[in-house]
Amino acid sequence: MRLFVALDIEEAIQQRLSAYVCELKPRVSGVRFVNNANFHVTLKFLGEVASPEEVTQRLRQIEHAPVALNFRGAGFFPNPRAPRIFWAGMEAPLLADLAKKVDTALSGMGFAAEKEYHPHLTLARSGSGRPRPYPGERSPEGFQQLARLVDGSAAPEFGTMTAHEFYLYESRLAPGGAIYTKLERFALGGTDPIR
Ligand code: 2AM
Repeated sequence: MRLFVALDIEEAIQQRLSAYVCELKPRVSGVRFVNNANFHVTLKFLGEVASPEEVTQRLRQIEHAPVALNFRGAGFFPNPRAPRIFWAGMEAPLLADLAKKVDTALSGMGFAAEKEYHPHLTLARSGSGRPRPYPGERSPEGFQQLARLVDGSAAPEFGTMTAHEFYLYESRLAPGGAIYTKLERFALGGTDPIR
């Protein structure tokens, strides 16, 4: 099965993100926006996994404090001149640390180690949807329009939350967009989030 590790978003933030997307949607064409129900913050993408049990067992060993997140700003990967992924940004100093622990817990299982963690929440994708383009894959006109709109407006504020858990998700590819299912929950310990 195709797996990834991610944080879930609180309802209030999900609603603000979806209101922001709803304002942009009618003003651009040909952009594949992510279904609201699919909003998440990826910690690590695993791809096809033969032994999900071992992944679960290893992720259970992780000890980490709850993670405070302040969702603000929006931008593009790889950059606003050749945009392919449209994302909402976040300030979350502890998130890279948690992503590193996930990476370390799963090391030796054959997953590519993350070179650098860029925390983001994907709002829209173009083309293959892969973080890196296929050779020759171009940024579509709709995405260029979107980049002009976003660059010309104030950074949006989506609110703050504290993540007390993270999840192992399954992603099933479907014609109408990927279907994500939570397989396992992992608690983030301690009483107070470290900011
Ligand atoms: P994203 O976080 O930038 O949206 C499930 O597919 C999640 O894993 C997506 O949220 C996606 O990126 C992330 N991901 C990272 N690398 C990926 C890859 N090579 N293929 C598909 N998804 C990937």
